[in-house]
Formats: sequence, structure tokens, C-alpha cells
Amino acid sequence: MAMDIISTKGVAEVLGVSEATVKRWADAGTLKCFRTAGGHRKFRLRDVRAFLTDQMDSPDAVGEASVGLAAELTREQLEARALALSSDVDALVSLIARERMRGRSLAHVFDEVIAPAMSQIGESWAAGKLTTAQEHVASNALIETIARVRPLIERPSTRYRGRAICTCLGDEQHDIGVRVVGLILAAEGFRTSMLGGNVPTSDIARMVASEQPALVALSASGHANLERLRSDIAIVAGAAAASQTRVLAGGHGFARLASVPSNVSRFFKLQEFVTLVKEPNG
Ligand code: B12
Repeated sequence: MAMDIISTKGVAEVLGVSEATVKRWADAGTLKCFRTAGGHRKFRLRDVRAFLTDQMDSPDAVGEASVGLAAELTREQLEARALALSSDVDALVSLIARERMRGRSLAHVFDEVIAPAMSQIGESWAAGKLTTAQEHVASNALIETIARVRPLIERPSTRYRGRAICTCLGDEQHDIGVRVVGLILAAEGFRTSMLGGNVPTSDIARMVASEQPALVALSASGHANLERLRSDIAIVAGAAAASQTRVLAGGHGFARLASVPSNVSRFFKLQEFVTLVKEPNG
């Protein structure tokens, strides 16, 4: 079967509603479908996308908009969730471009649209409604999207601000946040070295000490072990203090620490972070 044709179950997972709801929408003609020889409903990805767009244009188009996810997520978040789960990287890139044309910054789009959409995917996964495989599809679609967006935002004329190391600490695998941070730093004139996830903290400290970058950006998810995070951040902060490297940390893990070393600036949102890195002497 063609890649862009999905079953009722697939649509239900992507939209976060029950199969019965999808069938009702299809039978009412709100969501276009066709039938197989055996009588099963099938949906084209482009029709599911058109359905989402219709919802955005007229919130009442779907009488059951309050069902399931539509009640928890904004339409943009719902759209991002569906696109990530259906691995539609082209449409995710378009979504980011569209939001930027509406005057929203990249930081805003990730803070307010993509992170909440991914957080909802995490909740559905934790509740057993999405499989690990589906969560991987969504995260890899996002990683590909971030790579595809980079040439669109890089401003070669920006003054060179120095080198930035972007990394997670220890066994942390949630590296999408730090990848977005890398994207934003590149747009602000930094040359970024992306270490990603799963990096021994001693290696990061050694790299900071020997290469003396202008800044090191760290990310830790809610999964991070706080004891370990406290000790890891102390090691990196110690290496950075000696080389006058600024340390910028963010993510749910850092938000949960009672305090961080004095030379570490902590952020929860990318929007606050951008304000700081944009400062003339930032
Ligand atoms: C994708 C994902 C994965 C992917 C990660 C792929 C990758 N390459 O990153 C994979 C499948 C590998 C994964 C694995 C696991 N995951 Co996971 N994962 C997620 C998920 C769904 C999305 C995270 C994400 O990418 N979000 C998109 C980015 C853009 O948003 P963000 O990370 O929130 O970052 C935002 C801010 O925090 C901030 N930010 C982040 N970092 C920084 C840094 C700086 C400097 C600044 C300024 C800002 C900033 O900016 C971003 C935009 O606002 C989350 C759900 C959630 N609530 O986050 C679960 C989640 C984090 N995972 C969870 C779990 C349990 C796991 C596993 C333990 C599962 C398992 N049993 O194996 C493993 C742990 C692996 C490990 N050792 O780290 C739990 C953690 C529970 C908790 N205690 O909080 C969550 C919350 C899911 C859930 N609801 O239960 N996961």
C-alpha cells in the first residue's frame, strides 16, 4: 500500500482521537476517505492534512473538536503532533516557515508549538496509546526538520560571535532541545559544535578546558537523575570558570535543580535564552 494511505487506526493515532470518532467524521464527510474492495475506510495523508487545515480555519468545522487532544492542544500544536507522527518533514518545515512569516520567532515556535506537541506525544506514549516506535518516528522527523530548517535561518552576514559547544550531560538521550539551541546560536552568529546526547561529562569538561569556547549550552530532560545532574553541572561549570566560558543550561531537568553553580545561567524557555544571547555583549 502507498506510504501516504493510512487506516482508520492510523488516523486515530495521529489525531489522538478514538477510531469511532474518525469513522464518524469520515461518514459525515468532514474527513475525506475512500473504501477498499473489502469495505474498509482508508485515508490519504493529504486529506488528513486538509482536515487539520480546515479545523484551523473554522474551529467549529468539527462538531467534536472538544474530543480528545483537540481539547488539550491548540490547532498548531495538533498539527505539529500529527505531522511529526506521520513523518511529514516537508510539512513540518512549512509549518515553521508559515509561523515565521506570521512574525513568530523560531524560539516561539519551538517553545509554544513543537515542545507542547512533543510533550503530548510523550504522555500518549506513557499511557500506552502510542508505541515506542511511533515516538521514535516523531523524534526523528523533528531532528530531520531541524536540519532542514538550518539553511533557512543561518545569516552568514551576522558578526562572528565565537564557538559554542551544545550538549547533553551523561546518559541523557533527549537531544532535540539542544539541537534547537544550536540552531538558534547559529542564527545569532556562533559556530556550533553539536555533541548531542550520551556524552561522558569528563569529556565535555576536557573539551571546554582545552578549546575554551565562548559558551557551552547544556540541556537536561525531566528524565535526568538530579544527583547526577548536580555533580555533572559542577564539573562542567568548574572547567568553564577557568576558561571564562559562559554556561547556559535549560530543559526540565535543570528546572528541577534547587540551584546551579554561580557561573551557570538557567533558562526554561528558548525565548528567554534568545533575549540573552541577542544582547550586544551577550
Ligand atoms: C522524543 C522523546 C524521547 C526520544 C529522544 C530522542 C532525541 N534524540 O532527543 C527517545 C525515544 C530516545 C526517548 C527516550 C527516553 N525517554 Co523520552 N521523551 C521524548 C519526548 C516525547 C519529547 C522530548 C522532545 O524532544 N521534545 C521537543 C523539544 C523541542 O522540547 P524539550 O525537550 O521539552 O525542550 C524545550 C525546553 O525544555 C527548552 N530546552 C531544552 N533544553 C534546553 C537547553 C537550553 C540551553 C535552553 C535555553 C532551553 C532548553 O527548549 C525546548 C523548547 O521549549 C518527551 C516528552 C516531554 N514531555 O518532553 C519524553 C520524555 C522526556 N521521555 C521520558 C522517558 C521516561 C524516556 C525513557 C526513560 C524511556 C525508556 N524507558 O527508555 C528514555 C530515556 C533515555 C535517556 N537515557 O535519556 C519521560 C521522562 C519522564 C520524566 N521523569 O520527566 C518523558 C517526559 C515522556 C513521558 N511523558 O513520560 N525519549
